[in-house]
Amino acid sequence: TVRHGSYRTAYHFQPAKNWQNDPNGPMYYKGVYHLFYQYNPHNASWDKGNLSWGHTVSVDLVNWSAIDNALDPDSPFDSNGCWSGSATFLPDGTPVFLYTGIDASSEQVQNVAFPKNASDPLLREWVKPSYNPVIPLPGDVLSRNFRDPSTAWLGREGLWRVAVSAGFMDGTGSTLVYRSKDFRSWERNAEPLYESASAGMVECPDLFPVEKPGVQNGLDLLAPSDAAARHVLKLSVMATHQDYYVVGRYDDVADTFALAGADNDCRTWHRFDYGHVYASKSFYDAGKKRRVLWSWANESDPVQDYVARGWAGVQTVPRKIWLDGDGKQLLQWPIEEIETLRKARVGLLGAEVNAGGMNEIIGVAATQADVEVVFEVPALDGAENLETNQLLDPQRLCGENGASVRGAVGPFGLLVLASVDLQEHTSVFFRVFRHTDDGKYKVLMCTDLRRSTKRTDVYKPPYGGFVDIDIQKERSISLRTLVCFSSLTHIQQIQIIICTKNSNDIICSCNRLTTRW
Ligand code: DQQ
Repeated sequence: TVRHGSYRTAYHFQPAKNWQNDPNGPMYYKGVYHLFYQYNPHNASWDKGNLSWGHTVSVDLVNWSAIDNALDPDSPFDSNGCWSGSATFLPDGTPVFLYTGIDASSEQVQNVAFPKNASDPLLREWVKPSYNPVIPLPGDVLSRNFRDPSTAWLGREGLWRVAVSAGFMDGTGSTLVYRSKDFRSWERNAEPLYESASAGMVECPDLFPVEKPGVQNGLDLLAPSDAAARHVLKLSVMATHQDYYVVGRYDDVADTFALAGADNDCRTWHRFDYGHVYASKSFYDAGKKRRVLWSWANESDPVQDYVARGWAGVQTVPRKIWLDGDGKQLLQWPIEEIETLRKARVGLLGAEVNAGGMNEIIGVAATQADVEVVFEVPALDGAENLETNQLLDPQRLCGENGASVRGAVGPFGLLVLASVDLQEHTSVFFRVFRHTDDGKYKVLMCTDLRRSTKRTDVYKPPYGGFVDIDIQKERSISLRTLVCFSSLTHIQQIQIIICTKNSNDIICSCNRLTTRW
């Protein structure tokens, strides 16, 4: 493959120019990774959503080559846009797409498309049968709220199932299940997979099985589920522009999903990311027997800025995901292939940082850096008190206690992409508290974007969460940070993906920010 050559792509997939948003139909086929994505071939904005499916291929999920669009809005059943969807492998190994078309009367419908030549590993051409749509708009669903078919899966009796997002007149958001024997005529199950009046319209459903707690291998959706099987349901909530997931049990006869005690409002579920990252989609990588997650990170500068710049949107670094030992949440880590991008190594060994002190890591001249740091925390004496109500709002805690606010144990962390005078920088840091209720230590992790730029017209909040580390026992915290930036007319686009990894937990947070250099 040809390395996609400019600064811009660095760790992330980006097309050569123009607008991209959701990842669509990712798959591994005949030794090639395919990523399709919501793409506007005409300019760098979403416009009226008259989108195509862009297409790119790779053998390592790191270096990408462009292929012609897989789908363009050129048929009566998608003439106003080919929106998000997924790929499924039929029993003979042929991939098929289910995707949303915005039809000639601007209604949302579900369509299928097949490869023109399934023996082509690059799957260059796709054919949309004229019998589309295969799932027309149901009478009780709003015409603007019926979309994003998931990867389909086979039930024990041989019927296909697919999950589709639907929004009703009263504001209720639903994830419907359709069944089919031939991938062509689909019938709706009376019971939805998920429904909530409070969360409102949810998009881009992803349902997949996970291995036993702590096992890193992924599972394909088609594996028959036994009583002990656990599944993950991920939904993207339009109102918050955030993704949420829960580990529960999918009943493959009733086609319902039991939440295993979680609140029905999906906005209370777990998150993959703390940052503006959305519309994630996972796929099973049969090559490496793992489940890989893609997500879209959007711009936050004004639309006229990115139209002038000529591009908008990146895909986050692909991450492997698997079930944590506690069986309740997912762990994630950037795919190992990312490490092949490591070149010159610079280091700072055994540096001591005293209160208020800073050490510069000299020699990071590249446009991207993969930073690994281990912080040893010799003493926890005097850690500040944390009340129970403060535990509930870590983001606020990060906002009130920025990197320059001294604490007893912390803040300690990294300043990344700092200007020489430090007027602009992004801080990634930890702070240790002692919970007044039970005397246990709690580790707060923050990514503070507030000083990332002097610009006022971009989105730059402090993000935060508590990390599940027994700091009293471990006395150290390791942090991996992928810093990636590109320069174009004095604008820096920066993607930071930060993961901490201890014996108990891995937490990642992706943040997208815009700054001036
Ligand atoms: N983006 C697509 C929709 C989806 C939304 C349109 C989520 O299919 O619901 O570009 O970002």
